[in-house]
Amino acid sequence: MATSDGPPGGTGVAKGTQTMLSDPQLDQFRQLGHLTIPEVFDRRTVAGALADIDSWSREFLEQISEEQQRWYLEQADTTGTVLRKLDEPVFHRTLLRQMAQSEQLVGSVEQLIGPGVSVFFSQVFCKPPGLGGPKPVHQDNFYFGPDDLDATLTVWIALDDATRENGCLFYGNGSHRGPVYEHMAPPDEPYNLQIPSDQVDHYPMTPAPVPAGGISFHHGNTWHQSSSNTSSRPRRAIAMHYLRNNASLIKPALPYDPSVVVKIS
Ligand SMILES: O=C(O)CCC(=O)C(=O)O
Repeated sequence: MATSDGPPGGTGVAKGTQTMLSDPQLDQFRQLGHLTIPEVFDRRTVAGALADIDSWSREFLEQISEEQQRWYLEQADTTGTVLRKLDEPVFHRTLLRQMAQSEQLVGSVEQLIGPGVSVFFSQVFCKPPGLGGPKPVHQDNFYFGPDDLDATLTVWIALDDATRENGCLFYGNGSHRGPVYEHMAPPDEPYNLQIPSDQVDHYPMTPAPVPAGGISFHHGNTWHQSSSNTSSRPRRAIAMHYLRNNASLIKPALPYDPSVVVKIS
């Protein structure tokens, strides 16, 4: 994975937008297990993030190994825009780390999971037009295995308008109050852990469109999925996975590298 930084630049929070969460917003998160805030990062920050991801993608594709192609590409083709994802943007990229550290965002994260937090894992999802495949129903806490199920939070930042057509997230409302279910992975995709298909009807899945620059927060237990991108527009997003500092990942289903943890507060 390339580790060089992108262009310098500050982050900007959308002008006049209140990003610390109100009591009704906190109640909504407690009821549903997710919360969408439409205007958080301004256009300049989103454009800077996209430009940085673009140059990082090109560097990554130039040196991608055969083994990585299987997981990181939508198909085994290193040309064009078929990159599926990039890992650890908060660790590797200055601008994206600044977004994770923005005062208003961190304030909201601490309102949801408590004070003193780190980003222990982060991902860029590219979902290219026409090629971006679905992400099946899963719970992040099955992947992460924390000792406190309320100590993890995913901050999903839309870099394009995320709609039903280009593959926005869908959530199972209230599923964060249930247990962490057993997940299975297809034999040829050991990282693609998911709730078995005979159980996915347990919660109806509700779409959560997010405009570019907005955020969708979700609890680590909340069932979620995304569909294929059937549109002609990309659906790029960054998922930042926060953990309260006094909690630990005691039973992770995949290996999370402790050397890339970024302490935020
Ligand atoms: O962006 C997606 O399609 C999947 C995101 C996801 O599963 C997550 O952020 O936990």
